[in-house]
Amino acid sequence: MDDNCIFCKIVAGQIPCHKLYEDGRVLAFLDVGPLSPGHTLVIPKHHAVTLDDLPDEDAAAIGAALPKLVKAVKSATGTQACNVLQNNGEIAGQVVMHVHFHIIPKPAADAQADAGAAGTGLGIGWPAGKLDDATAGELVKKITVALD
Ligand code: DGP
Repeated sequence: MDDNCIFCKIVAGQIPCHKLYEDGRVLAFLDVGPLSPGHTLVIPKHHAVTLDDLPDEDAAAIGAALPKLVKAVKSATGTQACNVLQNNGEIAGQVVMHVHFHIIPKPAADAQADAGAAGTGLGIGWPAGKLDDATAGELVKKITVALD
């Protein structure tokens, strides 16, 4: 536990939350600033700042919990779609420095009064480039070496 971490305090019961699910390694609760109704946070109980710092056992537990939470959140909110988002690092939009996955229900287009307005789910900018073979080859080499 990190004494300065708000999510560790939630895990410890020192700060209240609207709890949805708990097991030995994972806690899920409603986000206080929902992008849409049912916006859920899924966190490891173990304190790690970013995903690459998370021990395998905690990562596996999160991986097992996510599909059932996605299913339950979609069912309960009557949505057909959702975004699962995980921000790593401040520059990537991480505000709370304890690993967490967002489950953000995406209401159907006809249910969105005004896309981008509060409650309409995640708005995504997707500034796609085009992958060329030379760059791909370099990246595959570097990343596969980094995986060893
Ligand atoms: P991120 O930008 O990925 O670090 O998102 C952090 C999220 O955590 C943000 O959507 C708001 C939510 N949040 C922050 N503090 C609290 C809290 O005390 N309780 C709950 N339930 N959610 C919180």
